[in-house]
Amino acid sequence: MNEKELQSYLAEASRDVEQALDRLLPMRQISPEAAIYFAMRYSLFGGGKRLRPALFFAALEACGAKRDAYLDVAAALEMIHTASLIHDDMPEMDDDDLRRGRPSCHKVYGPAMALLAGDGLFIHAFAVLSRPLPGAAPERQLAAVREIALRSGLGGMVAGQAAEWDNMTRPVDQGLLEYISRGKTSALLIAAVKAAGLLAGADGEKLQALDDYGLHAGLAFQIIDDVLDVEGDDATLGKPAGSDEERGLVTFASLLGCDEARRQAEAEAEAAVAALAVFGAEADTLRAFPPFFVSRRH
Ligand code: GRG
Repeated sequence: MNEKELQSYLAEASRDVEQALDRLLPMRQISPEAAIYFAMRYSLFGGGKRLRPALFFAALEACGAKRDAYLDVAAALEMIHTASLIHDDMPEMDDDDLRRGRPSCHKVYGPAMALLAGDGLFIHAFAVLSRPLPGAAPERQLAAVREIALRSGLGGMVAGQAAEWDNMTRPVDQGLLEYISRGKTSALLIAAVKAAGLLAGADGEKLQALDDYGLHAGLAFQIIDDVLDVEGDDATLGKPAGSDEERGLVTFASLLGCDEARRQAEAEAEAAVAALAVFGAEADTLRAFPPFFVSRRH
């Protein structure tokens, strides 16, 4: 699959997941809590590449399952990702005013409503995930939900963010930086592809391959994120460029320099593709993502 084909795959995945999001989180304009619906939907429908749902669909394809029965799972992954972005942008964390090319949620709705919007999306994702999926064996669904919960919480995103926050004033080496990135970024990618494998009944070898794929693809993605923060501009990124340096954050770009960081991102992308050796041509869509993570401009 070439980059143009991947772009149309991403566009189709976005359409599918946005329809599901609209169905699962409709506007409730006439209610005392209407403000939280405005805030959640503002962030959910404010652009975004929809990479986690797309990776989930591609992993279903690799494991021989069709996406139609599992659209709600893709939507839940995007709710969790969006919740983490809302909280990440808040003044108490990264304090970023811009996200996906628009003012961050807290700039429009205020910090209290942004906090609640993140909470609401994160928790609603699990309400969606725990509803019986027609056609899915309950034990497979339970395993997938558990995978997503662990990877977005203490076995992944929350832990990575806490490790980053708590080590801000200490010397950070590459080992610690990788640990943080495995949590902050790889974990939700692993959750997306492994949840697909678990729902599709993939065997242990394939589940491990998906785990390795998500880990390396996530590192490639994060390294390039750091490079783009140095080399990119606000308009292309849709968020403030140079914010890592402004906050004095140690990143792959500041630790290694942009050229070496790019080389390491390429190596991680290759490792991600190599992890899929156990799959045949049915994983070709999944194989197209890591090179795109390295060549992307935003
Ligand atoms: C689960 C509510 C909740 C919180 C977890 C705040 C937090 C704790 C974690 C932050 C994790 C974080 C923001 C990691 C950065 C990952 C990353 C590189 C995000 C950018 O992803 P893209 O480029 O974004 O896919 P778009 O906008 O395209 O969706």
